[in-house]
Amino acid sequence: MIELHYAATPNGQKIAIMLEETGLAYRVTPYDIFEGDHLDPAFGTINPNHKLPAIVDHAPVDGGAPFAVFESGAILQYLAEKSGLLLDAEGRGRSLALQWLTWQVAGLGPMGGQASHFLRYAPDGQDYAVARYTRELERLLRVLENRLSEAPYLAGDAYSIADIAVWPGRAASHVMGIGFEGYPAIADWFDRIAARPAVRRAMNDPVFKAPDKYMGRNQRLSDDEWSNMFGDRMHGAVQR
Ligand SMILES: N[C@@H](CCC(=O)N[C@@H](CS)C(=O)NCC(=O)O)C(=O)O
Repeated sequence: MIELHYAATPNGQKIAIMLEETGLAYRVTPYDIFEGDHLDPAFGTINPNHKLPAIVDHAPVDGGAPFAVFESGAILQYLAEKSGLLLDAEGRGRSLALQWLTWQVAGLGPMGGQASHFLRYAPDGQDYAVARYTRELERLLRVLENRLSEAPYLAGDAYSIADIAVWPGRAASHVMGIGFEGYPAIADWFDRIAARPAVRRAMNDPVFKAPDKYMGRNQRLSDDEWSNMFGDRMHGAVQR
């Protein structure tokens, strides 16, 4: 049994899709990051970085004690290796999948996250930051479009954990006002993945749906919400 510690954001949805794709048994512990659920000291023993998602594998393959994994890219790789699915065991296909997975978790995700922050949460008047991050996001989408113009999936011919890492960002792009009219290969790939039964199951399950408050533009957070996600409470959670 895998326990998924989950907030309804693209990073969490990656793992929801992966669990449905692999058929591994799981249960979900939902977190509301606006309310600061992720700052609970007990969660720090599962993810010392206090961010979602994280998993606990209660039946690890080594037969030992329950094993916690944090960072969405590491979780995808762990679940692929546990199930033997969606990541080649060796060779070029494996390397390509890990290259594109790393591109997402180290590039597209953080840059998209900063664009999202300045467009959605920061006080007005951050024009330089908005331009810097939205422009870099558009550059990364061009890289994605170029790759999907030459191969049906990011690692080549086969759907893999790299596709699962990138795909849930679609909703966030819409919130930021980025459409896919100029990106036909991305649009086609989005639709092909959206039609997969496992993806449909995950995205249609109410437990995985993003609430409206995670999807707004120009949000005005309360002082408590700001503290939980960006301020003193978030920083306090990692002080010893
Ligand atoms: N690099 C991490 C990013 C995790 C992350 O930033 N999670 C967000 C939700 S998408 C979170 O927990 N935010 C709560 C906060 O920052 O207060 C991953 O890929 O898992």
